[in-house]
This record gives sequence, C-alpha cells and structure tokens, in this order.
Amino acid sequence: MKKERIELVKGDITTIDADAIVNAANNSLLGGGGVDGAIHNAAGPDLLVECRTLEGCETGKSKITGGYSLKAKYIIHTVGPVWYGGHRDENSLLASCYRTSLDLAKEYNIKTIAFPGISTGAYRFPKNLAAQIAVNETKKFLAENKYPEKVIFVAFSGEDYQSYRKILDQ
Ligand code: AR6
Repeated sequence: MKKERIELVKGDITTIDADAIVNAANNSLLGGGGVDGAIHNAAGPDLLVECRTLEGCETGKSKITGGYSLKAKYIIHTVGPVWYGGHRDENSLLASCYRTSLDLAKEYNIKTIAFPGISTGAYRFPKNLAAQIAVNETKKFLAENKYPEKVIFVAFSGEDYQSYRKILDQ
C-alpha cells in the first residue's frame, strides 16, 4: 500500500479540508462535549435537526450526515466504547468504529476522511492502544479497498501526534 494514503496532522478536526470528518459521538447522536461539541458548533444547528432523525447509534457502529457549515461534505458519527479496563470488548468495539466509518466512506465514494482519536477523551481509552487499533484497522481496510483514497489522523495534542507518528513509522 502506498504510504501517502495515510496522513497525520496536528490540529482541530473542524477545520480540516476533507470530504468527510468523523465525530466521536455518543449513543444518542444528539451532541455532547469534546470533539462532538466542537463539530456541532462548527457545523451549525441544522446538524442536530438531521441527527434527531437518526434514532441514535449502537456502540461500535457509525451513521452519516451532511457537513452543513463545515468544509467537509459529510460527517460520519461513530460511537466509541467507554474504557472499563479492557474487559468489556473495548478493543474490538473500537476497531469496529474505524471499520464501519470506512465502510460508509466507501459506500459514499468519499476520497478523503479525517479521524480524531475515537474514545480517547471522555471515554478514557488508553491513547497508545487506541492509536494502534486505529492504524491497524485503517491499513487493513485500505489494503482491500480503493475508497477512501486517503485517511487523515488528526492529533489534538503534541503527545497524541508523537504517539501516532511512532506507530506509523514502524
Ligand atoms: N479536533 C480534534 N480532536 C479533538 C478535538 C478537535 N476539535 N477536540 C477534542 N479532540 P472526546 P470520546 C480529541 O472526549 O472520548 C462527547 O461528549 C480529544 O483530545 O471528544 O470518544 C461525546 O458526546 C481526544 O483525544 O471523545 C461522548 O459523550 C479525542 O478527540 C463522549 O464525549 C476524543 O475525545 C465521547 O468520548
């Protein structure tokens, strides 16, 4: 697989120029804090109107909406697992978040998609392990599919950036 299909940037996902950005949502899909709050703020109130029609989302699954005031045409809302020490299937649920988001990107012919670190804030998933799962699932998916053409990992802090950098350079 060409290395250029995976990119790492540091910054705010709401400003990323991609066809789709992924939101770290909760089961209600009706907004919250963290990146979810930032995305709803930047997209504007029509996003919540569409989210109300979706009837929530199961943990590990993903649903798609428009991007409204964002540069991105689409938002893919995925619901990561809360970390309970690793005994509640957290790893496979997190892997499923990446896979189901990438499945939607493929279905909608999305060329570029940007991910934040799903579950690594309020949901307390260990950041290094989460980055490893994100990179593994993405590499697997890209090796088997033409779309999306490019996946951008968006690190919100310098520490997160370094953690992804190490894993991507391995
Ligand atoms: N751009 C990129 N990454 C960000 C941004 C941003 N603007 N803001 C935060 N992050 P979190 P979760 C990073 O808590 O753990 C919400 O209330 C942040 O540093 O947003 O999946 C939802 O409604 C962290 O690394 O999501 C749910 O209830 C990562 O994004 C719950 O939080 C995820 O942190 C979901 O928790």
